[in-house]
Amino acid sequence: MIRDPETLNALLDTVNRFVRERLVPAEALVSETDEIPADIVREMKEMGLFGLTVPEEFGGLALTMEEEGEVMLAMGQTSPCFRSLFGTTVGIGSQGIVFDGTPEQKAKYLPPLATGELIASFALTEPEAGSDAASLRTTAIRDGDHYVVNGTKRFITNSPQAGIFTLMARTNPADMGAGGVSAFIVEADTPGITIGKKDKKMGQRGAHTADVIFENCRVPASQLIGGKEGQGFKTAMKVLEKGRIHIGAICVGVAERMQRDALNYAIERKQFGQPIAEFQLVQAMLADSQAEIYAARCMVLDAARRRDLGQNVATEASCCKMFASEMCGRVADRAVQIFGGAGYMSEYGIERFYRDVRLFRIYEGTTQIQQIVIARNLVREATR
Ligand code: COS
Repeated sequence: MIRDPETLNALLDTVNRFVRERLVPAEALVSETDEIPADIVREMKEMGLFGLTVPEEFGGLALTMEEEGEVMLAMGQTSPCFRSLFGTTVGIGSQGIVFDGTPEQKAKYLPPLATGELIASFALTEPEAGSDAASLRTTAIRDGDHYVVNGTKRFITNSPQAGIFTLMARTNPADMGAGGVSAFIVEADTPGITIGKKDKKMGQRGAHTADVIFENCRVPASQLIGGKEGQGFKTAMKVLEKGRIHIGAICVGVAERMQRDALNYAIERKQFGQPIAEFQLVQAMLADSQAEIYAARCMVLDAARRRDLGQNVATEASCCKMFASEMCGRVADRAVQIFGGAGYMSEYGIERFYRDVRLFRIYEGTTQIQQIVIARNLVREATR
């Protein structure tokens, strides 16, 4: 749902210009240094990018899902690491508070999240609990008016920069399933938290992940999201479900960028006396990519609109994440192929995108998990 086309278009114009003039020229530097320059981070904060999904009463832009999708399509036109910097704050790191937080939790944390003064990370994955998220082992045991947290969270995006973690931990060790899990807002400077060293990754340099280790970390009971134990897994699932549409939109944006780069290259590059764009085998690759990008774009915007209308989009959100991320991988592969030998060389940039987008098929729920969610929902619906 687009509330006011004029306001949204003004925001999209600003984002498009920022991407074109500030982010695209910085791509190679960020990849080399593994750091996003501080002035770019400051500009992102000033533009309100950290507050896209925070309700207006707390200083955010309160974008609808369709509006958020449009902004992510625009942000996708550059290296995905830039989106990642505010992605956990507008997405999986903050939405648990927006959906299920108490009025006090919202009032305390959402305003500084909206300005980017506070960065949020989502701490669910563990060394032994990835796709099987409900099997997590980190414990939060009640002790007076605190919970004592012990455990290790793995691959936590933005943990080196985070001011708060949305932490999923087991408050009831007698229940080893989803019902024993609770969600907390944990301030990163709480004694007992150590951030591991930055992971060395295949791509997305500039976006940082690391372990977060909790050792007898005493978290005030007031930090339990919604004030209710046993609800944490559901909070996590709701957050991830929305995130799947958001990631789908980013996949479409990045695929569009790679397709544009491949098309431009194919027009400029001559072989056998003519631009390779005039060869039908190259055209076939461009056409396949274009049709798939279009299909994924339609899916993402349709799922977003349905969600805005209040429909249950659990199946559609997983379809978006699965199709758009797989599509993005195929588009990346074809783009490298169209670049030929140059596609393998870092100075042309397309190999960096190829490595960057590999993550989309894995994080925030692998393709295989999306398949399981989709199929389970179908069977459940059909046998109800
Ligand atoms: N919205 C609200 N509630 C949901 C939900 C959703 N989208 N999906 C599941 N739930 C609820 C279920 O209704 C169930 O509650 P009840 O017991 O009250 O019915 C509870 O959560 C447990 O659900 P389920 O039984 O489906 O849990 P499973 O352990 O079988 O796991 C999958 C389900 C595999 C889908 C889940 O573990 C998952 O999404 N894994 C991937 C995790 C992931 O994306 N990790 C990425 C890293 S974090 S960025």
